[in-house]
Amino acid sequence: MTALIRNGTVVTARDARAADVLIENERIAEVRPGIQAPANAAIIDASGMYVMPGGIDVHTHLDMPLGDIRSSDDFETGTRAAAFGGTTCIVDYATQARGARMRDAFDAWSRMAEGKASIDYGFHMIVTDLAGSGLADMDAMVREGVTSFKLFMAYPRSLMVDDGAIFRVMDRAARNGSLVCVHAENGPVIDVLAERALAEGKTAPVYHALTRPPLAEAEAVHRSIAIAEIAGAPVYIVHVSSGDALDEIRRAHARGAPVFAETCPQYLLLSVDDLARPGFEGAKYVLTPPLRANGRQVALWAGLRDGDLQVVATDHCPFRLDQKDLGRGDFTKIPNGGPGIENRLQLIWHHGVNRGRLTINQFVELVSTAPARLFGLHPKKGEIAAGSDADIVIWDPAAERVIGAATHHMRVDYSLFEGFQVKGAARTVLSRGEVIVDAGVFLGKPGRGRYQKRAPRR
Ligand code: DUC
Ligand code: ZN
Ligand code: ZN
Repeated sequence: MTALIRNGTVVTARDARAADVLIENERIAEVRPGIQAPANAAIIDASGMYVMPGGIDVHTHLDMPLGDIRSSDDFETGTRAAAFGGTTCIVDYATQARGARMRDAFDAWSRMAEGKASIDYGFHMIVTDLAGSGLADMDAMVREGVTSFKLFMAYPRSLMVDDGAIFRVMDRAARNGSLVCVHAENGPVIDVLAERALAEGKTAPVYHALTRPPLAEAEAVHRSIAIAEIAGAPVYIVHVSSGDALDEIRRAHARGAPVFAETCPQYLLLSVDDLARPGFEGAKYVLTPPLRANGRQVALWAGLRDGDLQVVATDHCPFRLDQKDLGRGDFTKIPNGGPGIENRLQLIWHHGVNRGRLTINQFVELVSTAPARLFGLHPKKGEIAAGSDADIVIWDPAAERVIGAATHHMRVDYSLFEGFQVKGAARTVLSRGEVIVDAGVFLGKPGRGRYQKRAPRR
């Protein structure tokens, strides 16, 4: 298929210019003003629009098993919702079960995605168990294109690994060119605080935040960075939620440590006040790390502006309200996570670009190019240049939307951003040159998304 996107403003992480984009055989063939349309080309008019690399969401949990339940979007509904929002590639977290091989998790997650995903996807591997062949499994995963691993410093009863395991994984990553992602919260301390709260009859959703203080995050961020420095490995801190954690990252940058970090729209735009909503409504906002004090989000915006935070991802991990109900009367039993895969670009555009906090180039960098680079997808993804995959979002800066569960495409019966008004939205979305969303209509097919073998660091 040949297509020509005409009359738009092409925006990359570096520049913005009036140019046409010629697409041939799923890739971008040429970018320059005044391209003559080949005879067989479909013409897409982008007058008044920005033409940007499709969004890359490197933190999702689709169809994720959690005890007896699963996150409510699978790879079909989740990737379709992502496409509506202008995201054309995701990297989802597969989880090694304790006592099992990483290959088993890779196969299981591949089966979950195949036949369902309508945009391209890759996997990170959550390492829960190094007994047996864990370190060799890491090398095998890198050969499969799984070039990043996640370690939990929280959840001692299910996912947490100790500092020795963190060091060994980072040491291996330094050798095999992978990147270690860390969920940085001091799990053992949090568990004591949560037990104590429950014993005192403090069972409401807001205690999720009150038992996970910012210092529990900042301490773990500091510790993970120190361990990475000893191992000589880069580290990527997922879902940074607080200024305290960011301060640790900033200090690491000041001494030249290769530390990368992500935040998410919920930490930039919501607060513990949402978690404290009356009745059980706060359960919608139970995600981890928790939402922080109102007014403190400004620190994270500054981190994005200054480059101490490199990525905005979603941590999309939706649970329906009936699933959230499992934690009525005990906040520790509320499934952790919320929806967001569809709204990331709109929210960051509106509250970042429209409000003068980010340039359009920083926007592209944060939602697409930097995640592509860090996770071995660039320049195939995250770029508008000859040779790159034609994963493109044609963005209408004048489109006004009100975000809400009644109109979103995620399979979940609430929105974290209900009633938020935003200006700027994806009009047309192309995945490898194929129009998969146009003017609010989904044109993609489940199963057309392809697994992305990601490159290790060179
Ligand atoms: N961490 C995540 O990254 N996602 C969901 C819950 C959690 O603790
Ligand atoms: Zn996490
Ligand atoms: Zn997550």
